Amino acid sequence: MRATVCLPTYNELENLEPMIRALAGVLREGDRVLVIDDASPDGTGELADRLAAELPFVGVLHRAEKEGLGPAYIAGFRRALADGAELVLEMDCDFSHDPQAVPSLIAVAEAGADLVLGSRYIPGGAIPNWGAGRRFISRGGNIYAQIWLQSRLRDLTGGFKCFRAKVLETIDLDAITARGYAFQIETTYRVVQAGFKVVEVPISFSDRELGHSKMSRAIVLEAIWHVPLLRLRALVGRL
Ligand SMILES: Nc1nc2c(ncn2[C@@H]2O[C@H](COP(=O)(O)OP(=O)(O)OP(=O)(O)O)[C@@H](O)[C@H]2O)c(=O)[nH]1
Ligand SMILES: [Mg+2]
Repeated sequence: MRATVCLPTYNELENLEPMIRALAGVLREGDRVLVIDDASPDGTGELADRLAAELPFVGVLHRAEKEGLGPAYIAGFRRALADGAELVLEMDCDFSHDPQAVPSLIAVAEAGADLVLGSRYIPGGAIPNWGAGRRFISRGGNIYAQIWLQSRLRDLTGGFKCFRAKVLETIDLDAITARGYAFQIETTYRVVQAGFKVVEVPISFSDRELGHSKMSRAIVLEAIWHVPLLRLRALVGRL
C-alpha cells in the first residue's frame, strides 16, 4: 500500500534534512513524504522546497501562518488523500519519533489495522530520557483521557500514527477543532467511535536534540477541557 508520511514543521531547520534522508532509507518505491510548513521564520519551508526539487518522493504544503499541529495535519491529510495515498502517517520532525520505526507501523496497517498508534505505554514501549516528573504528567494525561473516553488504548496523546486512507475519508475532518495534544486524542477517539480497528505498537520516544519545542501551556489546557467535551458530544450524538 502506498504510504505518505505527513511531517508538520515549524522552525525545524536543523532537523528537516536529516529526517528526510532517514525516511529515504526506510520508505519503499511509491511512498512519499509531505512536509507541512506553517511559514517557519527560520527558512524551513525554503529548505523543504530545495529538498523536494532534488528528491521526487518529497512534497511540500506551505501554509500562511502557524495555526497549531491539528490544522496543519488536516491540510496534510487532505493533500495526501488527493494524491492517492493508501496509508497516511503522522510523525514529528524532531526525531522524537524514530524514522526506523516507520516500517513497523506500516506493516501493522497492511496486516489489517485501520489505525496504528506508536505507543510508549505498552510493553516494549519506552521513553528513555524522561525523568519521573515528566513521566507522571504524561501518564496522568493519558489516564485522564482513558477514563473520560472509556478507552483501553494506552497512548492517546502520542503523535506517531498510521491511518488507512478510508479511515480519514470516513471521519469528519471538518469537525475536528483541536490543535495540540487534544488533536491526537480527538482523532483516535473519532476513529474508535466510527468502529475502526485500532492497534498499538511499542515505540521508544526520544527527546529532541536540536531546535525548540512548540509545547505551550495553552496546548495542555486545551487537552484538559477538550477531552470531557469529546465525551459529552459523543453522549449527545454530535461527535
Ligand atoms: N506546521 C506546523 N507544525 C508544527 C506546529 N507546531 C508544532 N509543529 C511541528 O510538530 C512537531 C511536534 O512539535 P514539538 O515542538 O516537537 O512539540 P511536541 O513534540 O508536542 O513537544 P516536545 O515533547 O516538547 O518536543 C514538530 O515537527 C514541529 O515542528 C504548527 O503550528 N504548525
Ligand atoms: Mg517534539
